[in-house]
Amino acid sequence: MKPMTKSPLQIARSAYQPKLPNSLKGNVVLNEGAATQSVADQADIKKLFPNTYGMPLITFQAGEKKVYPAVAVGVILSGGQAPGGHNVISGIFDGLKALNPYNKLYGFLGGPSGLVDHKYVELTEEIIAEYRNTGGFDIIGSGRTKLEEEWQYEKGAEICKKLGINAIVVIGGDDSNTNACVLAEYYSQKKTGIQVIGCPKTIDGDLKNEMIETSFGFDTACKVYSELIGNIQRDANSAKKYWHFIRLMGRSASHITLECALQSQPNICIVSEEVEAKNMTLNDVVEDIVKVIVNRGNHGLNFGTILIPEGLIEFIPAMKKLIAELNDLLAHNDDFNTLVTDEEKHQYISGKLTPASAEVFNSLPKGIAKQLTLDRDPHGNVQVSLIETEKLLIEMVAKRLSHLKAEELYKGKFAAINHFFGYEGRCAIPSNFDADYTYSLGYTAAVLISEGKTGYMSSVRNLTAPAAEWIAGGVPITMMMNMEKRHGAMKPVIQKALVLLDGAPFKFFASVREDWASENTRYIYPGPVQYYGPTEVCDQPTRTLQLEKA
Ligand code: FBP
Repeated sequence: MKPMTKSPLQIARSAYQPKLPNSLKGNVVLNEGAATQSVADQADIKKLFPNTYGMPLITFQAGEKKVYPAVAVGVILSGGQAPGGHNVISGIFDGLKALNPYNKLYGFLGGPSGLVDHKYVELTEEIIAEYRNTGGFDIIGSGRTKLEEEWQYEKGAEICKKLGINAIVVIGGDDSNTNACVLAEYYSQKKTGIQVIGCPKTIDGDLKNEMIETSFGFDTACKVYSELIGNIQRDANSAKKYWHFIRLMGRSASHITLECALQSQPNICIVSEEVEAKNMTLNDVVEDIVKVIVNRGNHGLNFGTILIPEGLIEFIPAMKKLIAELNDLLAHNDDFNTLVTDEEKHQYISGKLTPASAEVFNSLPKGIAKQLTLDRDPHGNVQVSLIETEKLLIEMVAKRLSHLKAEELYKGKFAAINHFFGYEGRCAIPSNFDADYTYSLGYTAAVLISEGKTGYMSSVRNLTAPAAEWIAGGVPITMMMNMEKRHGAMKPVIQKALVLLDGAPFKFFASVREDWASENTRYIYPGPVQYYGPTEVCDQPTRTLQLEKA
């Protein structure tokens, strides 16, 4: 047998033809709606974006054939990988070629820095063919360089001029699209003739609003994690001896954790936004978990699953305050680095914190407290994603249970296993939903560019309907902006969408969670993402979208 260069699924998927909305299947005409406003701080945003503020919403519909002049486009992948990125690029490519066969597409390499450092490749049919319907961002690579300074914009304009590029497509999350908006405004102001279009990407699902129903990648990533959670639940239900503490990616918002809970029905799912709203302490979170474990243990069920959002720590108000104090303290304190032992360091920090934060700091397991004083990003902030919250919770829960056992209030046995699911899902082969959605987003971007638009985000809506009925068009990025404090100064940014506690997905979860937590184990087993088969198995959008649109 010869070694394979591609798996059978890879080969089969390369032949998949993503579904497009009807409006994009033939000739497209634009409908322009009324002028728009930003979600908040209208006067400030209008002043900062005089050229791109207030533009109308755009929707497409089938229409007469039109001749477009040839254009060249540069595409950038920005930030964390998300399933479907390659299909956005295939969609742009096919859209451009359908509108004018002389159109060209370049890819900037390694993320936004490719634009600034003039690293690029021309994307041909041959290259694109290798990446259709695949996961990953490896076609051109991604990066987290921020495009926020004038010299970067100028370097970008320089390469665009050299290559004859008329438009840049930024495929990214809220921050990258904020930067795309600033770039669009800058290029308009300077009359460079370079258009900028954004595409909503992030597995975290926190780039969404009235016009952007979901970011791409969320669907596939959640399906992959939910499969794994389901498998663990089946194991737990078979062996009946472990509690599984599962932390899920999602830097800030808990959308991924909530969606995975809706798909798999674990015993416990923590939602950071609720923890913050209820002003809960870490001990409150532990106490809630302990109650469920005690009840199940006292019924002879010494197993279960607990989903924990990656961003939890930062949403616990007292921890947030402690982290802020630690950031300040360690940024301006060289004495700390001269200390040798962990104990000396712990005592030193504890003595410098406010009494409330010192109490929280001293209540943490020593290993976690140390972690909070060690890992810092280039801005001097604690890298909360590196904090193993699931291990912290296991340690605290075990301690509390041993006290209850001593008091004869807990009859069960507690053995726990920790997991972290993040990278396992970010580059998965896109689900049919993500493959279709991303291809449509890319195709839409090509139409917006050919129509001369700038400062728009590619938008495809009505996503719970069959793809043929999706509504494609563009949303002015300024419409999604408000003013927020960033690094001490007020900045225009796209509002991050956290889990809404009065939204349908959370409300549904809240109405059933007691039952899931009880001795009535209610696990469901989603199984792997299916690409071929009945539409109710292969083409379903997330439960979050279904509940939001019900
Ligand atoms: P984006 O917001 O750029 O899409 O990235 C999201 C994410 O996957 C988070 O869920 C996670 O916290 C973070 O990226 C991890 O970053 P890195 O890939 O740099 O480790």
